[in-house]
Amino acid sequence: MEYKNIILKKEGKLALLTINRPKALNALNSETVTEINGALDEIAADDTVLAVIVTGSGKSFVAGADITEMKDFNSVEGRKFGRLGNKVFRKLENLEKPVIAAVNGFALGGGCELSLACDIRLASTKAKFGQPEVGLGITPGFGGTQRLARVVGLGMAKELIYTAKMIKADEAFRIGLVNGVYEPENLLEEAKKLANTIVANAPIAVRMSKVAINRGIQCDIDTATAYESEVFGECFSTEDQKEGMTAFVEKREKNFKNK
Ligand code: DAK
Repeated sequence: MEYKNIILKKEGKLALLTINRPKALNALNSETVTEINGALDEIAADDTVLAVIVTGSGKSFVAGADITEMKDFNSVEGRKFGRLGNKVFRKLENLEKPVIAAVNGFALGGGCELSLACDIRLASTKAKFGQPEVGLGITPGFGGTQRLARVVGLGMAKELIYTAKMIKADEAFRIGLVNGVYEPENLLEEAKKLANTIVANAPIAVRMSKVAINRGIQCDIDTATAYESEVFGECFSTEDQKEGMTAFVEKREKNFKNK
């Protein structure tokens, strides 16, 4: 598919999704969110893609939802935009492939929320995170009131959201919002290295781990561990489980087939 505001590229087993509206610091207007939706459908349908990296063009990851577009919304339009955003971010979160956000610059509001819908966040030393919404008279609307607290804990999430302050990459690392901080020129390579480490493992087991973690976090521990037992059992119906364990016993390299 052709896109105007994003670039979708395949590199081996990885898909690289770049938000590409650098003149507006990659702010998310409805058109861009709709394009991300289309890209996620493409990625989901492509069995040769085993992991995804999301990043931004230029000096920004995503500087939030597009304020220029939003400023004159009435409540009906606001709700429509909110529903679209939440649908797409939820699709990203539930994508049955691991997703790494390579946060190259500003990740504000909807941009911070986009990174939170990814599984893992890596940042460049130039990255800045924040939820500035209350300073604009709105609440975070693309999952920020929910996912940020799940990643950094209630107290830290409340401080970030109530103050609307921006934090730098080192602080984001200290509070556990990002898993690593790298020089800007190394960020994408580091994200690819991490993605390639993940895709060297059995894809179905990685996928099921993601589903179990994401479902389990919403459940009580008994329901969650029961679900874990289900997916654990399910792994034994895969060729890759036989391959992984046989290769270990035979002391040879594994050759996973995503089957
Ligand atoms: N929207 C639209 N344009 C933006 C933008 C944004 N969020 N952020 C930056 N730009 C544009 C600027 O207007 C400027 O455009 P021109 O003037 O050149 O035409 C261009 O990008 C470059 O920006 P600056 O000149 O401001 O660049 P600086 O380096 O000086 O400053 C900055 C960078 C990131 C500190 C600054 O641009 C900034 O504060 N930007 C706004 C950040 C922000 O507040 N983001 C949060 C937006 S609120 C909802 C669900 C979710 C949301 C809303 C509703 N529903 C449920 C309905 C989410 C809301 C948000 O994300």
